Amino acid sequence: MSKPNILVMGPMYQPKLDELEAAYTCHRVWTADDPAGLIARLAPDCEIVVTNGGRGLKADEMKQLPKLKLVACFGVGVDAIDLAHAKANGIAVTNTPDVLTEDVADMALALLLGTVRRIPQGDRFVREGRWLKGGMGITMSLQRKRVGVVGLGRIGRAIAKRCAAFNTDIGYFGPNPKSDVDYTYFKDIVALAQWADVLIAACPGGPATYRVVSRAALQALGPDGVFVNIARGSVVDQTAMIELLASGALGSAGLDVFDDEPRVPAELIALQNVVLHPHQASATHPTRAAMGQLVLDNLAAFVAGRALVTPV
Ligand code: 8YV
Repeated sequence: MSKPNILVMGPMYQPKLDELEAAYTCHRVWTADDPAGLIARLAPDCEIVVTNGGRGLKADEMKQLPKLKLVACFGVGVDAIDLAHAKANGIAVTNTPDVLTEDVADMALALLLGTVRRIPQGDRFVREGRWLKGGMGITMSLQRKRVGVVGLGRIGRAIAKRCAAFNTDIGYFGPNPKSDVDYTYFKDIVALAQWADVLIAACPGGPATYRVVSRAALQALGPDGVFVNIARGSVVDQTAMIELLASGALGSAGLDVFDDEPRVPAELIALQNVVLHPHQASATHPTRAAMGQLVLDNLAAFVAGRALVTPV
């Protein structure tokens, strides 16, 4: 039996991509000389697309593939995939939940501590020989602060658990209060930001959370406030965030995600009160291998006619 043709829209963890390419006839769209031509050539029989969280798959692209039955996403966030179109057309979508939760939560804390204690700034201070001329100065502390988590899903909960170990109080914002936690629920994000010293975005991207961390929320966080984002660039008003960070109306930010990645605005890069990271929260060897394995497991289930392992 011939191996199924698979369109691979963007990169995934290389050792797992190697396994994927050994098991199926894969076609790499992101390195193709003529991506549109490649898609058109495979359109008559292609049932499976593998993509990643950033690349996603638009409705127009699904329309070009009349036989499409499965979109397997290397990543938990499916905001770049047109889920409504997929659902309406009987196209299944899978993602990679759970396996990345702990590493992503670790990154939120790394960015939080790095921002509050100015660790990258200290690294630059030593490397540039400035220590020889005097000490770096005193920073804020995370101890006994109030942390507001935006989105108390799997990742938000893992972040809250870690923050509690730093003797912080936890509040959260989301569509509904959770009955199984004793953190304080805020149904208004501005009220959460007013209460909090630190705001951490951990919600999914997409239309429901577009710019949920608004200018008003960032203003409410205030001149000593810290904003951390490991969610999606779309969840924060990036223009307002940069303006408020530049004017001192917002204290500092630790950011793993941005609008229009990998392009980070020069105004943000110029600021010294931010810690910037290139969307790496899940990018550890074990987590990326587990994410890749879930893609493979979902494909194997689909090809064998079994239930998908992690359908969206
Ligand atoms: C990845 C992510 O960066 O899982 C997600 O939603 O944002 C990340 O784990 C991405 O999907 C891999 O390209």
